[in-house]
Amino acid sequence: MKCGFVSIVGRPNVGKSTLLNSLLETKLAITSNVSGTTRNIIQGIYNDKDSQIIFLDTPGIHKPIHKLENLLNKKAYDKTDGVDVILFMVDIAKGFGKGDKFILDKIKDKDIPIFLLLNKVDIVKDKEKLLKDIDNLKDLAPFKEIIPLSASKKNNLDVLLTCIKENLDDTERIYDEDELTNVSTRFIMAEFVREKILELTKDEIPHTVSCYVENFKEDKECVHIQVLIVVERDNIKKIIIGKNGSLLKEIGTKARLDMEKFLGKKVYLETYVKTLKNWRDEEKYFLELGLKDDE
Ligand SMILES: Nc1nc2c(ncn2[C@@H]2O[C@H](COP(=O)(O)OP(=O)(O)OP(=O)(O)O)[C@@H](O)[C@H]2O)c(=O)[nH]1
Ligand SMILES: [Mg+2]
Repeated sequence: MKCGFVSIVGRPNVGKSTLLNSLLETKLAITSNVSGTTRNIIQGIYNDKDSQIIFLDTPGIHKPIHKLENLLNKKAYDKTDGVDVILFMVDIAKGFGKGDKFILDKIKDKDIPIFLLLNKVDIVKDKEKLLKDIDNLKDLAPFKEIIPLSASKKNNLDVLLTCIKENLDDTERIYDEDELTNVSTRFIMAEFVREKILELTKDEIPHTVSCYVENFKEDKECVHIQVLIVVERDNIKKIIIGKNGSLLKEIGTKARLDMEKFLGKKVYLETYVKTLKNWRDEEKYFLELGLKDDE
């Protein structure tokens, strides 16, 4: 049985969480077209008849301008140690940029096989340029593999899995076959709400929103979930609530559908918004967010 740990790293928005979800065929990590969606390390366990691969989705790495971002970067870098393979993902539709180079320089001398994943090939029109890009990129580091793929369209994921397995040891399964992740169901439920906020408010609000499940009660037929949305300023609270509560209602409806799909049960969801000024600078919130390392 081929078993091991595989880290997915790269700049924000390149498609790391989308890849995790596609590989696991479950929506485990939230995704959005805004940078900095993922804030925690999310472990997803892939099982098939001859392998168990533990994928680690990480926050996108970029030049930090805030304490929060520094912590996110650190989390991502830490997860490039002690793994069997590093998947270094770039958005090849955008092209390989300075930010990608910055990350590559930090990981390339580790004694771990690095796969360069060229994501979003489904929207690359100029296939000849793609071949040229591959030719230019192959000398940047001793990549074990260079794999063009589409995480959202699930193109070439079988090739990726085969190449990963070639780099794993033969061992017993590390986790039970029915285990899916390290994060709690409560965390995933809160993330579904945060995803809808990112999706529905677009660039209107920055990433100063956090969601917590305050109540989670399950009975035979249904699940009652209460989610608290914490924001920094009253004007953000207003945006999220929307006219006569319309946006908050839409956020709730969409999040509920994801929750029901994940839990396989009817969900009664209640959401409410609270303003807490400067919460990002407060230690306790970092702790609550799980952004601080547990030394
Ligand atoms: N066209 C296309 N879009 C993709 C593909 N993979 C991901 N996306 C889109 O790219 C955006 C970012 O995807 P995410 O998976 O959230 O990216 P991420 O790397 O996890 O981002 P952070 O968590 O911010 O670091 C989303 O809008 C996805 O739908 C792909 O293969 N093709
Ligand atoms: Mg992500």
